Amino acid sequence: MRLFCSPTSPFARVAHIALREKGFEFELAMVDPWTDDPSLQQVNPATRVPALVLDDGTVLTESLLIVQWLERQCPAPPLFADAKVLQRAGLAIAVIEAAAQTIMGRRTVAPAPFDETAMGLRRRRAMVQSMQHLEQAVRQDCAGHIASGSSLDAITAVVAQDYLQLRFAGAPWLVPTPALDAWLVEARQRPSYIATAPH
Ligand SMILES: N[C@@H](CCC(=O)N[C@@H](CS)C(=O)NCC(=O)O)C(=O)O
Repeated sequence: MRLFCSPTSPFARVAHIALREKGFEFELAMVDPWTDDPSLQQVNPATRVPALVLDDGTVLTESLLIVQWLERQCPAPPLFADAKVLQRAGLAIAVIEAAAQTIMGRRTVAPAPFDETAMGLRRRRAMVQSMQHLEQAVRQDCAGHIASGSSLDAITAVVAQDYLQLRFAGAPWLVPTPALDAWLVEARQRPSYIATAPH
């Protein structure tokens, strides 16, 4: 299999960590989706990462569809053992989506300050409030538990946190999340998280 990935894409990182956690063998094709890389365009007409080319040539796109296929192929360890995992993953994915849309918004209207437009502020509110809800959900449901590093909630939460740091480090609106940070300490030590850190 071959995973088309970029060094900074949070969506590609979710698929990349899940592939590693499931123990699949695959090659990495590092591309910049914004330069219309022909090899990416050939496999994914939307020219986006991630794209996963299976051994029979089938191409899977969309990070969460890739995750679903991986889960079907290899159910253990489970990426989503129960609905609470999906609830937390949903909050983290909302952060990833809002952050990525903010970065794309900057590209769309540059040099105007997208972040201060009604849409930019709406996306910022989504990042802030979803992180606050995730922090609260971890306090309620995971107190005293260590995150399972191969579970979708931990994968998406780490990807969301790291992407916020990559793109918005020092922003005054970033919220502290001490319970979430503590919950994720061990997951962050896993090779799949370390090897896929954005750079
Ligand atoms: N919904 C998609 C989003 C993928 C996506 O937006 N990837 C970005 C990189 S973070 C990309 O390749 N953008 C290029 C473009 O939109 O032209 C997923 O979950 O995989």
